[in-house]
Amino acid sequence: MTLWYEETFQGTRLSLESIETLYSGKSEFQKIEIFETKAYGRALALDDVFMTSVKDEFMYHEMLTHPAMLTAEDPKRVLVIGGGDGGTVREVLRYPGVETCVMIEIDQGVVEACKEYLPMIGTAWDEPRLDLRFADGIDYVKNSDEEKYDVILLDGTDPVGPGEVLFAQEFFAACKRMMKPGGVLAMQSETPILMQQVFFETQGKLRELFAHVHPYFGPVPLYASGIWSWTWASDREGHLNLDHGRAAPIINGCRYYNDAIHQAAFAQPNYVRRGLAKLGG
Ligand code: SPD
Repeated sequence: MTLWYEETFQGTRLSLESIETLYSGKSEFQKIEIFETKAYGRALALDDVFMTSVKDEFMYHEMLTHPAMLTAEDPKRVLVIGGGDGGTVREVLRYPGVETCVMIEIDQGVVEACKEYLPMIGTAWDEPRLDLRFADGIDYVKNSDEEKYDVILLDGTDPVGPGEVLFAQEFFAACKRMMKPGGVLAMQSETPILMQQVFFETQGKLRELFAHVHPYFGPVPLYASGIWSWTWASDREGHLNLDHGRAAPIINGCRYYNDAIHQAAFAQPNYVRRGLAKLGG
């Protein structure tokens, strides 16, 4: 019998033919499932929403990580909030100049399941520069008195239900509090098609806090609508100014990201230009 694993998201349905369920559990926070799919290889779903797959994860994780890392000035301290599959910290820890990467993930259950069943995504769990903590990212950025960060990467779930707080102005302001002057923040900012309102509201919220805010775009075939956005924000200009010396070895090891993709990803389709123009500023 053919098994289909189905995600319903914003009035759409995406079904993946599933060969085998490898893990199915419920943590204090959410339902966690990892299964082997015919089209995308192993895939992780949280509360019935696809989070990542072996076949396309590189597009998402490279695009979340490298535009910020390669435009920040020699980042040494990096904070990742969320990202329980380990793909984002894997990309961050490819930079020899990074001294510490603090990862704050609320759900230990996700990390444990991913360590066991998705080790091909999270390949940096044993890196000594990784400081993995199971805690609430919002509490952390609001209350931490630790040294500030050069780069902050937000790798959260969709802003639906419990994930909504990760798109709140209060949360972004607290993230900014934890950034060094001139630091860079990058976040996953949703599908600009199916979550268009959230996408533009997010741009507006970030513009109130940062002098320079630039959305960028790329494909993530697993995610509803297929087109994804991330957003770069900083008080310092320079979203297109790659540090080419640092970029070369990183790009060499990437499967999606490169310098041409970097420039192209920040090009704004007309509907985005018009929507941003309405925000003013
Ligand atoms: N609709 C799915 C959005 C998921 C964004 N985060 C994915 C986490 C991958 N590390």
